[in-house]
Amino acid sequence: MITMDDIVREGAPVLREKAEEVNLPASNDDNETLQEMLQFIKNSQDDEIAKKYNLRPGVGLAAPQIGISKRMLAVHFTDFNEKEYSMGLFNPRIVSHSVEKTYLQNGEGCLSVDRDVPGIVPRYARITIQATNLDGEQVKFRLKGYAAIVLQHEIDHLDGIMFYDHIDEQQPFQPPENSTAAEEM
Ligand code: SB7
Ligand code: NI
Repeated sequence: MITMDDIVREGAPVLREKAEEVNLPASNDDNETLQEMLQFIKNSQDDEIAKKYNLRPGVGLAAPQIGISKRMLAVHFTDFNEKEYSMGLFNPRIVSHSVEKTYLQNGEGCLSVDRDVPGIVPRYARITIQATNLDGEQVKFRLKGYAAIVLQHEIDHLDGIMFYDHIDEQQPFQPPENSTAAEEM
């Protein structure tokens, strides 16, 4: 079982590396790792389990955050419209995105960052993702708002990018051009 002890923190080189593509079909090892990542996210949102194991709640996790430099991520959350997103993805790719941007009013956090970094993190308002899921199927879907933000945060981890890299140092709370704030859940 993955716990906070497995979560790699800021400063670790693996968080700054470009992760390797996963060879598909995924090996049993890679499949199990991704399933465990998804389970960790679910556990972190279960009050009882989270309390027992001291898990910080999270909506997503990318493999580099457990020290594995491979292109896989897991997300588990419900958006503002009560739509549920729960999946593990191999080699996710943003194949197209809007010009319009969005952001969370209260900024973002990260399980690998043990401090508050205030400021707006500009994200594309809409993205289309292509990936392979845990069942080995190729999937392609369009996301907007909160869901689009979470997936961009996770895909960034696969490219060694941290959320605060996107914050404007001069004007951290200046909304980007052509943007609308996203509704939080
Ligand atoms: C706020 C939090 C997250 C994504 C977008 C906005 C995810 C937090 C958990 N993670 O560190 C996952 O990488
Ligand atoms: Ni993160």
